[in-house]
Amino acid sequence: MLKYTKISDPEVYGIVEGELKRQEHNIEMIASESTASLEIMELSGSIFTNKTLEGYPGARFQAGSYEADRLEILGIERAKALFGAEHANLQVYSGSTANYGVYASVLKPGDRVLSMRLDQGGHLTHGSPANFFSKVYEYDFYGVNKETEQIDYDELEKKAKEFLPKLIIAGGSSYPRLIDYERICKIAKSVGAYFMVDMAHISGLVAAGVIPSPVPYADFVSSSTTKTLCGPRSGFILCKKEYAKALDKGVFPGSIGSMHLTTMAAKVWLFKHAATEEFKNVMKQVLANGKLLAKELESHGFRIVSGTTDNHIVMVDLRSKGISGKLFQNSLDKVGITVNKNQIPFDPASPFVTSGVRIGVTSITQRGLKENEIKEIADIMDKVASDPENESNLFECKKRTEKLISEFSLYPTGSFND
Ligand code: DSN
Repeated sequence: MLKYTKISDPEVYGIVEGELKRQEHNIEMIASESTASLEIMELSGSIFTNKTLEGYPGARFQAGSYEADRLEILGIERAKALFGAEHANLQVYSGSTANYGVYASVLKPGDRVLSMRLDQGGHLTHGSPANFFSKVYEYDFYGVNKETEQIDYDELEKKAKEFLPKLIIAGGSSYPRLIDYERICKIAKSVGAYFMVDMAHISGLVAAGVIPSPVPYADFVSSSTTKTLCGPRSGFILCKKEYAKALDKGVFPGSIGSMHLTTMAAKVWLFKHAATEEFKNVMKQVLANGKLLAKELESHGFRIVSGTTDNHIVMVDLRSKGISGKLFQNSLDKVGITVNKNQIPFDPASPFVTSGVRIGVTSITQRGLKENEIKEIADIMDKVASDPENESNLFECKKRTEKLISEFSLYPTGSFND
């Protein structure tokens, strides 16, 4: 691994080696994470890092684009085929810049946008006051029903009729249930709004066809590639043909500069891989593992937000255990299980403390963990929650996580031996 850096900068090498060990020895359950394939690692560090390129195939601002043109055209065709989309733009750097690209293509400063509240499942880039774009566009928010903890479509419709947004956004980073895209599409059309779905978290499940796709209903679909899609740190946008020109202009020069051809190459590989049976089987198992984890945690007395999950995210309300999300996250970290504290709907606690945690099952599923291991993880989580500050309890739990994860390699043995 990193054979040149090892010699020229042992300090950086040591940090990267430490991170490899951390990932190998921990049970990684951050819902926005996955394990990139060795091909994605290779392509993300490929020769394309030397190439600066702006514009689109056939209309570039720099010469020497012949191979890059072939790459981008191949990637666009693969993305369109994988998701059944009419147009794809692969130049954005991440899910966040994918959202900015859509805004730049159809919104003018001061335009209204209706999106899901961040603390009930949305995303920072959907108009949070902490995000720069909240000063550019006027946002209003819909949320979930207090009883069902699922999207309150009646409230969404009412708000859309009163607020008359130019864009309605669905999707986010901590919503564990399916979304009725058809209904939101109808609401958007009835008020003359564009409909955008941010499918960053669920794009792998959509690609595999194991949950419904927003593509037939949304004018724009944005995504990152690192979550269930299990790709490089990047993003992409899909849209209807009629918006293709506006979208491409909104991305470049509208919101980004030169593209990152290294991660572009990795995405092109990914869009082929995500069409395979192998990928589909992993995604099927993600759904099974998520449902089982929710059920097991519930049987240990945890409250599961909305009662279950339809995707890779399990949202857990810790109030029945009398602990905060912050404490549980930190105690789990000490035993080698990595999750993140997260606000739950109508959370009385601040985002820095929270009453809940968000747990994701993508990485562990890729690694091969199934029913027995999910049961063991739920049991360890319960033990940690029962006495989260007792060092000897945490020590016993750590031994169990180390034993469990040591049986499942992160990468095939010898992958990083040069
Ligand atoms: N929004 C963050 C998350 O879901 O973890 C990063 O994409």
